Amino acid sequence: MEIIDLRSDTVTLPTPEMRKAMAQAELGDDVYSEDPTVNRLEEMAAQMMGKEAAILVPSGTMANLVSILVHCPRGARVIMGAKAHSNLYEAGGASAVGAVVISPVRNTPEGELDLVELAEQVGAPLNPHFARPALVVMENTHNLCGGAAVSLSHMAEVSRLAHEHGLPLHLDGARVFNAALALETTADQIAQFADTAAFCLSKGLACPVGSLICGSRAFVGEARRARKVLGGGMRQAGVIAAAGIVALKTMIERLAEDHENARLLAERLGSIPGLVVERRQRPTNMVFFSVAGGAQDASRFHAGLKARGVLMIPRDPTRFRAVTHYGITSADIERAASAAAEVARQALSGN
Ligand code: TLP
Repeated sequence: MEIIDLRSDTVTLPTPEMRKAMAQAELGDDVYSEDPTVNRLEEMAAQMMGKEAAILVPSGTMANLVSILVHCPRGARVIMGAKAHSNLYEAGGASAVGAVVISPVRNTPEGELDLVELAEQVGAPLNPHFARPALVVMENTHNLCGGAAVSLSHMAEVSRLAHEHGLPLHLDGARVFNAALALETTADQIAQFADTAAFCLSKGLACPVGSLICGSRAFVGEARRARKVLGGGMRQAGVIAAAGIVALKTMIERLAEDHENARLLAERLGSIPGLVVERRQRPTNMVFFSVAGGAQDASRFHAGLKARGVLMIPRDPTRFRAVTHYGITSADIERAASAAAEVARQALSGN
């Protein structure tokens, strides 16, 4: 049985062109900044994000952690959305390694930060009782908020509030090119509001590994030290970077296909009794939906889908996420939706 894996866009495999580029990459020792392929990728990334410099790190998690380490002294406070990936899905690294305190701010369903709460957080009086704020973090697209692209006007507002209080803004732009597509703009237009911006090669862009942090030359210099501290200094990393260069040249426009497939999936799932699909103003490559009934129904639904070769991820007991990506066709979407309809008929009580 052919598996339709909609758990994440992280499951994508490299394209044939990437594999060829990886095999033929010109290499050197990147800890000495002597890998020409890494250097080329970093230059491309910086240019695309409108920043002075960039640094390649192994993962999005490390990109965010390195950024937090460089922006924040120990004991500082980082302000971010309660549903931010860095708050919930990065194994507490910011606190465990960076010794920072996270102040969560309410996220709206569209992935925005509640501006009243944010203003309170950034404007809190400096008082020896409180950890000193050092950074604001935003996410775009916002994963747990349904993959929503966050508007430029909201980003501008968050940036203004942060900067007004002397705080830098870091953008977790793991899927920034999806955001750019949904907002009909370019990644640098999104990143312009942030002092530092990270994005991933290993999601919709289909590379096997790698994320880039982009910022000022001074920031990236410090990030090289923080990356080394975390054991992320890689040697002949051009093998990875070569795939990244192919991705930045060939895989960005293709994301439109993923958005269209996600739209189709949302439409199909939305017509199935017992499933409630979440709608976003600016959707991208994710579909979140809930299964009516309780956790048991949801777990039967999940198992039934799996038995039919369709993989999705539960985000809480009754809420699921499906992500479209390279390798998933509209025919796969139709098949997944038919399987979901069949399973919903059988597995959900009351249908
Ligand atoms: N997200 C993964 C899981 O960790 C949930 C996924 O399948 O979506 N920022 C954002 C917004 C992310 O969605 C992710 C990965 C990361 C950072 C971390 O990237 P990696 O997995 O490369 O460490």
